[in-house]
Amino acid sequence: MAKEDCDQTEKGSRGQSNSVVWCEQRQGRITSSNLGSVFNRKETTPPDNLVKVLCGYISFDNRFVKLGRDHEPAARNVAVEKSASQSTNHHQHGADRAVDNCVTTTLESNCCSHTDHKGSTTAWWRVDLDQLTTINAITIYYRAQYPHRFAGYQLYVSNSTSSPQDGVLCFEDISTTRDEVQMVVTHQCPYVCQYVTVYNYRNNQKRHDWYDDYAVLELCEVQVWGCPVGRYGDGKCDSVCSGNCLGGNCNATTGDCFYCVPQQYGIKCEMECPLNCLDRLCENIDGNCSGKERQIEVSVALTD
Ligand SMILES: [Ca+2]
Repeated sequence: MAKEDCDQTEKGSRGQSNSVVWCEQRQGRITSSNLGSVFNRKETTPPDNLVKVLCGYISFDNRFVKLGRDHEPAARNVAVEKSASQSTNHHQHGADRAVDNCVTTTLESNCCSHTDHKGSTTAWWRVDLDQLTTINAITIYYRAQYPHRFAGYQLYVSNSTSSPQDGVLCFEDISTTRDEVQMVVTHQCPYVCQYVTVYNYRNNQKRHDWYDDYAVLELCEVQVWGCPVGRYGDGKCDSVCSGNCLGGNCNATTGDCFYCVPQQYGIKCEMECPLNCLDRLCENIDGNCSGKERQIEVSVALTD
């Protein structure tokens, strides 16, 4: 990490669990609290989950995501009329047409964006959500009857725009036939980000004969379901996440915490960890002690 990045991270992560940068930067790093988890792990507890956490391979396909998925229509489309850009413009079909709230999928409707359709080996389209946003899912309406162009696309979410393939890859199309390509599709993408990018490319040797020769994007609408960080609720994002959620952030639809601040557990981290847990640390979901218990000391205290 360059000194400049170090300084930026240090400043951005002040406030620890109240800072989104802090939450992002500790992913995949062995921080002091991670070290504590390693030392305090019971010999009888399988290490799989701990290793996943340490390596940053945390699965988001948990009950919180399922709840979000079930309540998806209640989230807000935060992409509408936000600033959008794309690699090239085909005539008047600019990037903004994919966030104009019109979901008609014919080019004649003037509701679709369109990059140049000849000569490009890569194409991208991006929306800037203006601020860090907690996303549940992303819905794409592609131009009808053009699966040979849509096929092979990638969907990214990111906090920077230095390259179209920045950030986290949420989805990549690997359809093997034209009919397999889903032209109106929703992808679960439970991350915090500011930018959403759709990217496509064509190699000299196409992956499939039926692919278009060139990289083209014709996005009729891209809907991003979520809320600004720290907010949730019912299509309006007018509720504030619980202060007991780690980083003050929660599921944009349900308000359930992704993780709890230390010493709390439960869906909204509303419960306190049991007194007999070492340092009063426990698992977010069930409240079981994360480290060793100190049963005896507590019994004595209670007897007294
Ligand atoms: Ca549109």
